[in-house]
Amino acid sequence: MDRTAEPPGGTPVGRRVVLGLLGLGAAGVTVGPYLQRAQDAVTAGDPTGLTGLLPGGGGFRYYSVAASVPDRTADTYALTVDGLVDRPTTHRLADLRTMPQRRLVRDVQCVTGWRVPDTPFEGVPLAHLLDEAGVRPGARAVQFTCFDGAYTESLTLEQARRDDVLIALKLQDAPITHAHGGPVRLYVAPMYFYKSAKWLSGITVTDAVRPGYWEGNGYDIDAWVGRSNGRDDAPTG
Ligand SMILES: Nc1nc2c(c(=O)[nH]1)N[C@H]1C(S)=C(S)[C@@H](COP(=O)(O)O)O[C@H]1N2
Ligand SMILES: [Mo]
Repeated sequence: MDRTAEPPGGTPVGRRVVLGLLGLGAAGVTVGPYLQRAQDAVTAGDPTGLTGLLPGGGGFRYYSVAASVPDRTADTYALTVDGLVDRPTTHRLADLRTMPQRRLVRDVQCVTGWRVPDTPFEGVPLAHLLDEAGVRPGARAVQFTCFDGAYTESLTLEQARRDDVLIALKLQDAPITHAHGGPVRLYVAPMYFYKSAKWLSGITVTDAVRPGYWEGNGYDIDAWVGRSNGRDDAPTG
């Protein structure tokens, strides 16, 4: 496939439709996130999530749609790859660490507006895991599940094979913390940050896209930064 292909242009939709989607999306965001960590508990009454700044996070905000999320360590973490593959596999954290790693430095961009510039992520290209598992003919998409028991995400197979989509083990050159979705999260560099599922536990190859958690609340499935979610006219920054 052509990994240099440009993302498709924004779907032409009328202004009223765009505003409607944004309104629906904003409502989803305000009721969705819960602040889990003790140090953030004082802000838990704030439904905007805007005061959920992570300590030392350089501008990151903490998001979780689950009220609590278990810890997973090198001893207890597992990532399953299944669905339309020849070799369903379970990877431990140690396995993932021995695989080829790629480091990317891009801006993190949440669809609600906040942004963290020049953020290093590092991990195993998703394409590597897909190739190891052997994607079967007829496969069209990938579904991601999380050990928070609630969040899901999706990509087309073509998107999933891009070289800027990682199974991330490091953020800012350190192991990903629990608050940021560690020990392993998805990192979809060219898309809004909701695509980057935290606490990743499952990769299922499917015959069609299964819309993810926020996508059921009006957000775009193809979430290209600056070219989706009614923001096609907005500056990418
Ligand atoms: N499992 C899970 N992944 C998730 C989310 C979530 O609520 N649960 N929120 C998404 C959204 S909207 C954003 S902006 C980022 C936030 O990542 P952070 O908490 O590391 O800043 O995670 C994304 N991945
Ligand atoms: Mo977000």
